[in-house]
Amino acid sequence: KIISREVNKAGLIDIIGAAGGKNVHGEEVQKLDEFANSVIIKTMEHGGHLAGMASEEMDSFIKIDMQYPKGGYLLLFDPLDGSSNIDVNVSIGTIFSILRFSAGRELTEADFLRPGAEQAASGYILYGTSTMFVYTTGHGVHGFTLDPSVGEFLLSHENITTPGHGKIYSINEANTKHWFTGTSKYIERLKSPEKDYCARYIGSLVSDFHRNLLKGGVFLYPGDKKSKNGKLRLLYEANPLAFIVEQAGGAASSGDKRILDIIPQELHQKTPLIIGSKKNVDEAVTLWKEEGI
Ligand code: AHM
Ligand code: MG
Repeated sequence: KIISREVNKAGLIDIIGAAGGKNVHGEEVQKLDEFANSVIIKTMEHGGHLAGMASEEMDSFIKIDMQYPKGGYLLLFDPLDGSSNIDVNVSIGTIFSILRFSAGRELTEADFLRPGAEQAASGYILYGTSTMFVYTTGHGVHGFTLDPSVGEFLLSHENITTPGHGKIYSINEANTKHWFTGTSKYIERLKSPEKDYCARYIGSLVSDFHRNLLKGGVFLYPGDKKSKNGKLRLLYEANPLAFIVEQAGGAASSGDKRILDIIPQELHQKTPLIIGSKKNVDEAVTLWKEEGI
């Protein structure tokens, strides 16, 4: 709710003070993604549920401070995804993943490097035309919409399921020049005259994902000749959304593997991502495997 409030007045930043500068009260104004990062840490560190946290915004994980009670979970998050859209009033989001941790022993980085299939819960908050909270604990996907008049998230989308096949594809086509043959052939196929696809790309993963989840389709951030593992992070972006999409009846793959089966090697590891309606993902992966990435 605090992040949502700040995102909603992001356009006022020039009035109250530019990021990195001072506001009218002479206080330092933080960039919104740094602000979101510290809000999440500050609100989650003292609740007694967590043993540690890892964020896309921080180099290494943090342990819950000695002064607070510790719990049996780890929180991994991308505090504000879609950062290039922050300044231009386009939907952005927060993505999170929760792992179990056996309390009573020293926390190490290896405890965060668990395959996505072991997530206890995951979800995202979308700061869109309204603010929505979507999560799963492995028993379906549920969505809540923030009613600003009462300050509560109200259950608005119970048991979200994604269509088995959709007509939307989402990919950054400016990267065509870097694509491997499998990606190029797949996108060409979608554009052939007998097909009836529609391209939609916001550039905020949460927003692109959420639209495709509800309407059906596929989002791709593949590996390419320039960047063989693509751009998106396994632990903070791909795993949580893969858990959600599978719970909604969809699929998520790196091209080679089911996303949730990947064993992470490092905290900030990147992965190619093909995610969305099951038939669309299967078709892309089949071509990908035939043609090579
Ligand atoms: P970020 O976490 O720094 O915001 O980067 C991730 C974002 C995703 O939200 C989005 O899908 C992708 O970057 C867009 O990348 P590109 O501009 O290369 O298409
Ligand atoms: Mg991100």
